Amino acid sequence: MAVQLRRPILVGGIGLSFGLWMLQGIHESVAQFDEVGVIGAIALGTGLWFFQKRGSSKIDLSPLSSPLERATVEQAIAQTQRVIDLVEIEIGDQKQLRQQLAQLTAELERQNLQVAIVGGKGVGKTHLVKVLQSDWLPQQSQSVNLQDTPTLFVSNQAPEVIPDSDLVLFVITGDLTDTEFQTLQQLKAVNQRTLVVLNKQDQYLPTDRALILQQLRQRMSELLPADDIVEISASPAPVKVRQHQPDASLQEWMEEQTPDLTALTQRISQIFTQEAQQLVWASTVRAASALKAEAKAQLNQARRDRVLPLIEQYQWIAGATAFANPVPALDLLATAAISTQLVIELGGIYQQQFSLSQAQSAAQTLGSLMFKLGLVELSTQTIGGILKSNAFTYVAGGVVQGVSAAYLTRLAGLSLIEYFQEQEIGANAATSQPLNLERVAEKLKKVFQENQRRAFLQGFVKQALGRLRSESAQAEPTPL
Ligand SMILES: Nc1nc2c(ncn2[C@@H]2O[C@H](COP(=O)(O)OP(=O)(O)OP(=O)(O)O)[C@@H](O)[C@H]2O)c(=O)[nH]1
Ligand SMILES: [Mg+2]
Repeated sequence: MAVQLRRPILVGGIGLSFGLWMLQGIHESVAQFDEVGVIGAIALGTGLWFFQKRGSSKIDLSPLSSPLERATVEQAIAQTQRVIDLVEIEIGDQKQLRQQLAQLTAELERQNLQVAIVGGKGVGKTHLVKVLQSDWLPQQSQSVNLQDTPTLFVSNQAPEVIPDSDLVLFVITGDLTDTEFQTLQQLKAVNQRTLVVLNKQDQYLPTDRALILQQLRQRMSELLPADDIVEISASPAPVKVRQHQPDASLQEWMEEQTPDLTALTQRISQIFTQEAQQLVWASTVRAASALKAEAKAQLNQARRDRVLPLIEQYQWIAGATAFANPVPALDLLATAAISTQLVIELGGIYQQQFSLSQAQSAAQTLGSLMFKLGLVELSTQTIGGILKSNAFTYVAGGVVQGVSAAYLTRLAGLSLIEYFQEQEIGANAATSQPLNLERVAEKLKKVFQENQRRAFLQGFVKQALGRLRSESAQAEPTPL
C-alpha cells in the first residue's frame, strides 16, 4: 500500500490509494463551490453584440431595473478611466481610448435622443420609420434621431448587432419566436430600454387583436411591463369597399387606410417626458462598459504576450522534473510546487496578488480539478498512445511522465490566463479573491478541448521529446 501511495500521479492508471489520498483535497474544493457565486460578465462591443448563450450566466429578469443615479454613471466612467490608465502604464500612450473617454463625459449632458427601430424580416421597420418621421417627429420639442436598421435574424452565423441607442423599438407582427425572446432578454440584461411594437394589427379582427396583445403581455410579463408592449398598424393594407347603388348595382373600390401609431407615440412621449435623462445615462453606462471592454482586451492581449513565455518555461521545468524522477519523487504535490510559483507570477502580471499559501492552495486546487475532470488520465493515455504509435527513436523511462507533466502545466497555465482575463480590472487588486472553482473548472475544460486535437498533441510530444533529450544529456534517466 505504501508503495502504491508513492506512485507517480502522471503514470497512466491512477491507483485507488492515490484516489483516497486525493479525496480530502477534493472535498475541500467541492465545499468551496457553494461559497463562490457565478460571475456573469457581460461584454459589450460598440453596439450590442449578442453572444451565444452561455450556460452559466444568468439573466436578471426582474420586471424593472432600479433608476440610475448620476453617481453610478460617473463611477462607470471612472472605472473605464482606471483601465485605460493601466493600458497606458503597461503598453504606452492611448490617444484614441483617451478621446473616447472624453466623449463619455460629454455624453452625460446629451440632449438629442437616439431611437433604433429593429426586428426581423419584413415586420415593417422601414414603413414605421417613415410614418414616424412624417407624422410624429415634426411635432416633437425633443430632438430625436430615428434609425432604421438592417433585418435581424437572417443569418445563423453572424452575430446580431443592434446599434447602441437610447430607446429600441423592437417590432414584431405576431407571437414572439424563441430567438426574438432571447434577443429581448439580452437587451434587458444590458439595461437597454426597449418597447415591443406589435405591427400589422390591421390584419386581425379587433377581438383577436385584443387577445394577441393580452397573450403577448402575459408571456413577457417578466421582461417588460404591459405598457411597454403596444400595437400599431404602420402601413395598413387598403380595404375593399362595396356600395349598393340606387340602381341596385354594386360598386367596389379599394380604400387606403391611414396608419395607426397612437399607442406607440403616446408611450414614447410619456417615456421622453419621464425618462429622457435616464435613457441618456443608461446609454452612457453601456458606452463606458464597451470602452472598458475594448481597453481590457488590449491589456489582456499584451499581458498574454508576456505570460506565454513564462508558461513555456514552467512547463519544461515540470517536464524535466517528472522525467528525471519518474518513480518516487513526482506526485501531484511536486508538480503543484512548481505551479505555485507559476500562480504567483501569473497573478502578478494580472494584478491578482496571491500570498504564498493562497497560491499553494490555488495550485493544489488546479491539480485536483484536473484530476477530477479526468484530464490527467486522459492526457497521459493519449500521450502514451502517441509515443507508442509513432516510432520515436527516443523513448526512455519517464518520458510519458515528463511529457505529461509539461502538457498539464501548460493546460493549467493557459486556464489561469483565461480565468484572470475575465476578472474585474482595478477592483480589489490588493485583496485577492480565492479562485472561483466553478469558473476555473470551466476554463480548464475549454482549454483542454482546444489543446486536445491529436495534431497539436503530436507536435507537442515531438517538441517535448526534444527538450527532454537535451535534459537527459546531463542526467541518465531511470528506466521505467
Ligand atoms: N398589412 C400591413 N402591412 C404592413 C404594415 N406595415 C408594413 N407592412 C408591409 O410589410 C412589408 C414590409 O414592410 P417594410 O417596412 O419594408 O419592412 P422592414 O421591416 O423594413 O423589412 P426589411 O427591411 O426587409 O427587414 C411591406 O409590404 C409593407 O407594406 C401594416 O401595418 N399592415
Ligand atoms: Mg427595411
